[in-house]
Order: sequence, then structure tokens, then C-alpha cells
Amino acid sequence: MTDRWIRNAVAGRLVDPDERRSFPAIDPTDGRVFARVHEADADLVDRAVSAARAALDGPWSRWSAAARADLLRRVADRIEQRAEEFVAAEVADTGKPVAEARRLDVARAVANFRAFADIASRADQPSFLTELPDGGQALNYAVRSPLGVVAVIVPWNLPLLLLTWKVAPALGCGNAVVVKPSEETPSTATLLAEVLTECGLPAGAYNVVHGFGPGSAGDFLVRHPGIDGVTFTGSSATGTAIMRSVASRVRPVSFELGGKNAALVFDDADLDLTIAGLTRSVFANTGQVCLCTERVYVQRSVFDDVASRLVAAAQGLRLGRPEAATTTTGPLISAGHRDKVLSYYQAAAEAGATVLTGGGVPTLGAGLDGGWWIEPTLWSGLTNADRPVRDEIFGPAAVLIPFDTEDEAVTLANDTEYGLAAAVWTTNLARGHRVAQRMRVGVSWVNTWFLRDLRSPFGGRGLSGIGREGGEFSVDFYTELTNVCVQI
Ligand code: NAD
Ligand code: 6OD
Repeated sequence: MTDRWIRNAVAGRLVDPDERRSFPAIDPTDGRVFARVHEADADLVDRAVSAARAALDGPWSRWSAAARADLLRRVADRIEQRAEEFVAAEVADTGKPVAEARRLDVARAVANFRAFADIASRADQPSFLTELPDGGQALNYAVRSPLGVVAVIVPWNLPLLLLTWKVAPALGCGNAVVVKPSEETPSTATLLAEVLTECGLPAGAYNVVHGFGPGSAGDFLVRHPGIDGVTFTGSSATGTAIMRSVASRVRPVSFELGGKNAALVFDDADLDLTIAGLTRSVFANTGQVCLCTERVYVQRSVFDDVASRLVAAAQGLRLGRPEAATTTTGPLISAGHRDKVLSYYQAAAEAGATVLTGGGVPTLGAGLDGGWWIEPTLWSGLTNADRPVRDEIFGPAAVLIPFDTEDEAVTLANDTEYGLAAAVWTTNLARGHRVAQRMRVGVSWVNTWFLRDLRSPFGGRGLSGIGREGGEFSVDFYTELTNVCVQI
């Protein structure tokens, strides 16, 4: 049994753990318990919300936007200085390759703090000079104030990236936050508490409560009367449950939810670029990115070529220890999640899919067989009516389906209740623009995938979410506007 604890953070201090309330932190590469996590009870969640309220009512409320921006820049610098600690914590929780944690997760955390230092401190406010019927004038101007105590609930797939994507703008706009990281990936939220305190954030402006959803810290937090809004990233089912919990008190929500994203490959696509892009978009982070492609629609004349090249790329992926330079692909996050993904492998087989590659659980040896490994998988022979083509799988698996015309491709891609992301692969730029605009999604890429400018709107339609964050859209969510009207 390990004696290492992952702690809650309340009012600027790490809370002493309670031996009676803990759950294990498990390394997904081998199933080993490496720490115990202190599960926050309702009382601790209440203390966290009170600490956040006290910070809002205290000196934090008098910090200028410029001072808050300086703080965010110091935090970015400090994460860079302590980068290897963040990498190690993220890898321990997720099992992802070390190089990937460095290149994507930690680098984006730094970028999130730097970007929102600029964005939040430069946010403008609308003003209007109103002409009155009697010839007089009125000046209308709006002032922004923080939304208040914000509940931040995040998932396990990109824990630090998605946490800082919300915490940086929330703090930049002067809010106080209570963060509930995923029970699967608690480490980096607590490490961030240390860094924020080192950088001078007032006590209580950032609090962490660990635990689960229903009947645990997540539920206690979203039902707490002291919160002023909820920003949530996670599954569409949980988003629906949280919306119900928050509805009774009429609080704003921002929801970034699941996806069932399509790629559309036209016969004029640059196939080298396309195969490299599809390989990333289907298999990055073992398929555990909300933006991952799970449906690949391919124009019939290039279908066989695309299929065989994508299969070769999938077979070139290397599953293995996170620290090995050759490793491209980690395990899934948990036993439960692997069971879910495998149930779709089974459903595809029952629906008569042709398994082009993968389809099962690999044997890796070297002490890894206790982990949650799974084979990267591609299918053909399914249609949009089949469950593996309709439901979000959230694993390293995609189906290839042929199409003949542009209109047919658009119809097939839009035939889903989700609406998060799409990627169009073509060398005909007119077609690229045309098709990208016809996608019913929040993010539509042409000849690329997961290329981000943090000033642009990010979010989803339908089952994929409510609202947009990024740039001024984050500022809009994390602030309230008061319009002042002065008759002149
Ligand atoms: P999840 O919905 O199971 O959990 C997300 C978080 O919500 C966790 O911290 C969990 O403890 C908490 N939670 C669960 N039930 C709750 C409740 N009733 N009240 C309050 N909190 C509750 O999601 P997950 O399995 O951690 O993550 C995978 C999902 O997240 C996928 O569906 C993926 O598409 C989605 N996701 C979306 C985006 C996006 O930007 N759109 C990004 C990443 C992940
Ligand atoms: O890049 C981002 O800002 C973002 N929110 C990515 C979400 C990835 C989903 O797993």
C-alpha cells in the first residue's frame, strides 16, 4: 500500500488527508496503485466554496486587470520551470507518452496562461452614444465584473490542458474557482495549486476538491448555493445531469461535451498529408480527445488506397512504456473505459464490420499486461445506422465509409446528434471552404486537425455543448456586464 497522498487545496493550503475517505490513483500502464486521493466530503466542498467567496470579497477583488495578467504570466513561467514535475504527474495519471505530455499538455498549459493574460486584460466593453428625441444625448457604457465563484469540472483525457483552458481566463477576469478534476487524473490540479500560491495568487482564489460525480464532490459542488456559474468539460450525459442540478438556481453554464467527429476525404486530397493527418486525428492520445475523428468518409475512387495506407499507419503505431522514445500510443484511462471501448469492438463485429486492423487487446509483456491497453482499430462495412458509427466511442477506433458526391459526404457527416468538429481533406480550396462551412459543428478544419488559435471560438452544437470559450468568448462567460446609462 502506498503512503503517498494527493490532497485537496482549500484557502491557499493543502488539506491534511482523511484516512477514512480515500480512493486509489492508478497507473493505467500496469494497474498499479501509486497514491491515495483524499475524497472531499460535502463539508470540505462547502469550505472550498466559502474560501472562494472570501477571496472574492477580499483583496483579490481590488487587483487590477494588469496585475492579474502579470500573475498569469508568472504562472506560465513557473509551470515552464517545473515542467518535468507536471509531465511526470500527467504521465502517472494517464499513462500517455512522456514526449506527448511535454509537447502537448504542459506546453498548452503554459500557452493558456500566456494567452489569457493578454486576452483578459485587453477585453473591451461596448458603449453607445444615444440620440434622444428632444435633441439630447445619453451615454450607454457597460462595465465588466467577475462572474463570481466558478465551479470548474474537467475530465481525464487532457487533464492539465483542459483545466488551465478554464482556470486561466477565469482568474484573468478576477473570479475565484473551485476545481473538481476527474477522479482518474487528480495530480496536476493539486500541483497547480502549489504553483499558483508560489506566484502570489491570494488564498481562496483557486481551490481543488477531489472526488467523483453523483453523491460525491462533483455533485456537492454543482448543487452548492454559493456558486455563480459552472464551466464543464466532459460527456454529454454528465452535462445533462449537471444542467439539471444547476437549473433550480438559474446559473450560467458553459459545456464542452462529447463528439462523433467526421473526416471527409475527397479524391483530390494530398494523400500523404491526409494519411498523416488522419493518423493523428483518429489515434492521438489513444483516441481519447473529444475532437478525434471516429468516422472517415472517403470518396469511392480513392477508398481502397486511403484504407490500405491508413491501416499501414495504424500498424506502425507503437504501444509501450511512456518514457520510451519509440512509444507513440499509451493505454486507455481505466479498466471501465476499456470495457466500454471493447463493447464497441464487439458491436462492430456483430454488425458485420470488416476489421481492417486491430479489434482486440494486445499482449505487451514487460510488466504492462496489468494495464488498460487496446489495439488501434479500423473498420469498413458499417453504415451510419450502426451503433459504433453513431455513439461516441472515445478510443483508438474509426470506421471508413465510401461516398460518391460532395452533397452525399456532407449529408453523411452531418447525420449525427453531436456537433463538435470536422476535418475536410481536399486540394480544391473552394470545396474546402464550401464543405467546412456546411458542417454543423463548432470547429471545422481544412487540411489540418487540432490546430488551435486560442483567440478563436471553441465549443460544440447539439449534444456537443452549450456556449463557446476561447478569446473574447471566454471573457464573455467569465464576466457579467452592467450597462450604465447617463443622460447628458
Ligand atoms: P465525465 O462526464 O464522465 O466526467 C467529467 C467530469 O465530471 C469528472 O470530473 C467527473 O467526476 C464529473 N462528474 C461526473 N458526474 C457528475 C455529476 N453528476 N455532477 C458533477 N460532476 C460530475 O467525462 P469523462 O469520462 O471524464 O471524459 C470523457 C468525455 O469528455 C468524453 O465524452 C469527451 O468527448 C468529453 N470531452 C469533451 C471535450 C470538449 O471540449 N468538448 C474535451 C474533453 C473531453
Ligand atoms: O484545445 C482546446 O482548447 C480544447 N478545449 C481541446 C479539447 C480537447 C478535447 O479533448
